[in-house]
Amino acid sequence: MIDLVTLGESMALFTARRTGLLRHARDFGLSVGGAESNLAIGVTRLGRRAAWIGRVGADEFGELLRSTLAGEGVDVQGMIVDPDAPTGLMIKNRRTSEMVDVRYYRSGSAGSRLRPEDLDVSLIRSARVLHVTGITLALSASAREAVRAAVAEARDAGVTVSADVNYRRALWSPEEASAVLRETVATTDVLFATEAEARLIVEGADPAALAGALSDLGPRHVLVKRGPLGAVELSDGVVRHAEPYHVTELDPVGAGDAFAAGWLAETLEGAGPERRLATACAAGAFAVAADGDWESLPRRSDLDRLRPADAVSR
Ligand code: KDG
Repeated sequence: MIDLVTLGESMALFTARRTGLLRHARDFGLSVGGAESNLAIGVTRLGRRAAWIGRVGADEFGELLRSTLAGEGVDVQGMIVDPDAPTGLMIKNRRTSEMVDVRYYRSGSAGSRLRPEDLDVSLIRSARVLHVTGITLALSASAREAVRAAVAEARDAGVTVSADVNYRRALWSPEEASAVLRETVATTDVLFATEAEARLIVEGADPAALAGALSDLGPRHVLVKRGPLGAVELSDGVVRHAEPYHVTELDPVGAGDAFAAGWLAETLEGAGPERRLATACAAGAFAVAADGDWESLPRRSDLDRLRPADAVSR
């Protein structure tokens, strides 16, 4: 039984080993990245069954994606090999030790050709949670339709729908995103957004007000992620503030996926609101504390090893 199904694009990820201009990088590490597959790995590491649906090219990078996700225990039955387009690429480098840059080579990629016919409908309908992101909504018209179709199936079957705004300015303008995201939020039970992403959709003076305005559009649970400041959750009319954990940030990419994975895994476990929020923050902290979009995602045994940030500064 699969607990959570997600769909989107995952890419081969080249990371420059040397800090500075990319043209001088010389050596690269090779891994994979993709918000939805990061989340599926995060949920799996925390003990729940997750499946990823998406297209990859008939190439070595597609094989890398399959073996990496399967190796992490993610169900890849819904992975489709597209003979006519390559797996997308993502390049990451440090411009300075504190500044991480990301570039995509994904236009026309296999992943962006995802379409509604690709969906394993019975897999979606039998899961407990469907998780989608704004990235897939922005990839192409057919990928957007695939997200809409998946959400419609999930809602029809009573499956909880979770969405992460995950705004990527390289993929669409704030204006286009705003209209599409507003419509998505209205069909979502759980919503994850940073403050800036929330402001693409609603207005609000602070995170609690933003969460309130988002929840007025439909979601029962709204999570506003605040990075090193923690998070605010509005669930069933109750606002909760989560304190951050103390870590040294090395690579912020993937922190939001980790946060959502932590929250959803605990919800699937039946944990209470304090625990699910604490695990979300802990997973985000582990993600930023090491290089890689998902490699540092925690196992259950890691969760109690972090100290709250205020305990360190006291
Ligand atoms: O959230 C992390 C993602 O940004 C990364 O893994 C790649 O999916 C990705 C994207 O589109 O940025």
